[in-house]
Amino acid sequence: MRVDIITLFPGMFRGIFQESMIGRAVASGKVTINIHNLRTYTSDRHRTVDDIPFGGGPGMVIKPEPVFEALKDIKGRRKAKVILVSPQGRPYHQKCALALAKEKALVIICGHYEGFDERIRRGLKPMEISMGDYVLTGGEIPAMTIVDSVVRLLPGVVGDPESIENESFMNSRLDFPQYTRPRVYKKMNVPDVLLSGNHKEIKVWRLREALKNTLKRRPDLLNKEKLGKSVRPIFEEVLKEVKSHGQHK
Ligand code: 9D3
Repeated sequence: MRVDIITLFPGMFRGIFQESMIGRAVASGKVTINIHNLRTYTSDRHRTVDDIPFGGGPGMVIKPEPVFEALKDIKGRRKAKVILVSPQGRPYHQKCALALAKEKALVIICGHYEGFDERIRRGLKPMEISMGDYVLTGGEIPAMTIVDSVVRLLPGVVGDPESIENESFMNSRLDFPQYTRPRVYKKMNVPDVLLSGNHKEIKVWRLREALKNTLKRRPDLLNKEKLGKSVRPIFEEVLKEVKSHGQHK
């Protein structure tokens, strides 16, 4: 995969793509990431990338010309999915990461505490993505988030493919609690079932705990889940348990 990022702050990306799993994916050539400074695509003396909004009001607006110039240069003949990161975009989701992981090339356009001239949207018809309903200083961290979530899905990037398979549930269920050594820490024991060696019992316990966690913290996720035949009765049990607990708490 090839990823091109257009930004006013290329320095923000240095380091982030050299570390950890993404760093290894870059080093092994599974992905190529190019960072482009939007300012280099200006042609005036002052290298102007933004201007005041027509109609007045606070803030600045990213001019269309440098963005179109950057895209012309980057895209060339190749087909690439163009993404604009902005608070107006669709909220990002694992399903979107899975879809983007199938692309050959991505171009991500970042703004920085300002809006884009609407003709960037009208002309490029980009996919527009938001990281959620909170205000950031720019699209750089969202761009990093998208790259991180997509690159780890590329074949051979995550060592254990099982961790990715399990994520088909991730959209609908939270993780179960995990423990490692020691068996007792600050008088807190590891649940006996996990030390029992009974894999069937462990599986059921983990499912129950995952469902319990999800019901308590993210009931919105469970509404979406089409519960499997084997999960259904366990879910009903957990639901009763959580409900009765809720009454005297
Ligand atoms: C919604 C705030 N806008 C009011 C006129 C101004 C504005 C603030 C901050 C416009 C852009 C930004 C910079 N943010 C992003 O570029 C951004 C973002 C975000 O702030 N929150 C969640 N996801 C994203 S993706 C890009």
